[in-house]
Amino acid sequence: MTLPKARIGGRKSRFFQPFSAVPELSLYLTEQTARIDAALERLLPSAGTPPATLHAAIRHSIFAGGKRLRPVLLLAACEACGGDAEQALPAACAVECIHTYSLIHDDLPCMDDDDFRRGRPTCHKVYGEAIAVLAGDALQPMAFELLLQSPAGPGYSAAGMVRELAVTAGSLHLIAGQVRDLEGEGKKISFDELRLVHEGKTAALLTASLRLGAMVAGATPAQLEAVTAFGHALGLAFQVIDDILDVTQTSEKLGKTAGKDAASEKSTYPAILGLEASRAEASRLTDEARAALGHLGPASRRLGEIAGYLLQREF
Ligand code: GRG
Repeated sequence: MTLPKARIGGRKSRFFQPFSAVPELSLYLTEQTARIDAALERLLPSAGTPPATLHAAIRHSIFAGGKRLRPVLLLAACEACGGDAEQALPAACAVECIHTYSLIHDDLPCMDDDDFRRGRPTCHKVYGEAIAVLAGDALQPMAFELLLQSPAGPGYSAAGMVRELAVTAGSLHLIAGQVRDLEGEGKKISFDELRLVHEGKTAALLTASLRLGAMVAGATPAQLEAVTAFGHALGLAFQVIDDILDVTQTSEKLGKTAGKDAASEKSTYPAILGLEASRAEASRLTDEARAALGHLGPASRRLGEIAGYLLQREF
């Protein structure tokens, strides 16, 4: 894949292609991603911090132009539950660190073996495999260090928040999803098995991000339950859309190699259901996510708008 030079060198988070349906949402998302980028810039070790290669590799991947979806959701959930998003910023950076580590490791030759991610060469392509493994390793404890800089709201504890992220990133969720995905390559897996892959790889971290935002806000049990249901449905919708985009979009647009799922004989929603039924499923899951917000009231408007936006995204 040859990517345009501007994209390869680009550092700006690119979540937010203009979204004419809700221009005010575009502005909100642009502001939130800039806020998260600034917090990451402030909270992560500088590129020159020894060992400089390691920190440069971490920054190469963190500032490669990801959409910042998980931290944006964390901040929006905090606000939806009546909290102060400023206090949730370190937690938002923490979930982005876990997400970025998972991408760095997923791109390694022993896993998905990808040369491009977020529109630039993958970490191991620039820094070599050993440093890429170590950059991913370092991002994990860094995430917990950052998480501890966000206060737990009334009714919650720092230990509970650490547990939330640890369980999500561990062998029962994120890594379970990756193992199921690897073991499913070249095989026909059932719809239910595919859902388990998506719950682990995608929905778990999206849901934990929302729950951590709610915890900083000191959410009521009903509010926590609402963001959890929203996250689960949104996470599945996001992955169905991701699978569709892998088939319908170019590598240039996606910033990663398109058509990878079919090439590695992965079971995906389009492969199992076809494109049209996959679009319908993404739409159904988005409706389910929005319905879960009913319990949160008007403060959750942004979360609902983001769900609608994701359904229409092109990368
Ligand atoms: C523990 C190695 C390891 C992997 C865990 C997260 C994961 C499983 C693998 C990464 C690859 C992948 C396709 C995961 C599914 C979730 C997903 C669609 C990730 C991409 O998220 P975006 O689109 O990425 O939010 P950006 O780059 O915009 O942040």
